[in-house]
Amino acid sequence: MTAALFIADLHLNPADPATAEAFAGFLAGPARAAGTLYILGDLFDYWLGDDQLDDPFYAAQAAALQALAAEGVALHFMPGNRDFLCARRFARAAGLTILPDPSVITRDGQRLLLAHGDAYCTDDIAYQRFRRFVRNRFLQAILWLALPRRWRQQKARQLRERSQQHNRRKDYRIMDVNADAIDAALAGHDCRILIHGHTHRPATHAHRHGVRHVLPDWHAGQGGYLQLQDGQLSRHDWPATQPENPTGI
Ligand code: LP5
Ligand code: MN
Repeated sequence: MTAALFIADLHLNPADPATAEAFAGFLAGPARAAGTLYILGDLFDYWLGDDQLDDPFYAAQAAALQALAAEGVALHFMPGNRDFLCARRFARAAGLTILPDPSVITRDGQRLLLAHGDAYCTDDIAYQRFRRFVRNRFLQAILWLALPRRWRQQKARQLRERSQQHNRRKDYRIMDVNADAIDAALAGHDCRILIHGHTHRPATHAHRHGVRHVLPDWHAGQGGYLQLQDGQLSRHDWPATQPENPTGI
């Protein structure tokens, strides 16, 4: 079976051209060589709605994904807490399928649970309340998507600032996933492996019900991915450190 790659938290935006360049190199290199790519949320720094494709920077990202899909790579995207408004127009433009959060996939006879990760940060009560509010489809339609993009852009910037202020005051542990939430998810989906992003704390953790692999975030031109080939998971830096020295998990 061909390889599947997993990435998350690229936070692509025009103010970080080095990361956009690293992503372009990743698509042309490892992703092209693999058969399948899973993007587990926060591909973009924020997503105001699919009319964000009218911005040439974001249209170019979608076109790069579309080009890869045209070469036969299966692309799957699970929205994160920054880009949960990515919808059908984006999926069509990028040639990908949108996965619900969480999702179970089966590869090489193994069941893997995939998630962005924010839903498991259950100790962060303020965030979970905010999450329930902004994920409400009806509220999205009337309070957000119906409004001009400029206004949404301004509001999104304010929300980001507010989020950063909140995060500076929050305990580091509160912003990590809750171990009971992880065990409940693994047991509830009958999986022994969970892959997620969001926390920007790349590591592999043993839980009572299985193993949890946290993806790295990408910034200033540096990122990484997990590769699943023949049932084996390995971590890779991107751009690759020379010579490439993958860490077996
Ligand atoms: O993103 P990050 O890593 O900084 O922090 C997250 C949590 N914050 C967020 C907010 C995003 O950063 C903002 C993204 C903008 C998206 C644009 C679309 C908006 C569409 C709205 C549709 C109706 O996700 C942060 C977590 C952290 O991860 C770690 O898990 O702690 O959570 C917060 O900071 C939330 C605060 O704790 C509570 C914020 C209260 C703000 C209330 C305003 C409600 C009005 C909403 C309005 C439209
Ligand atoms: Mn996130």
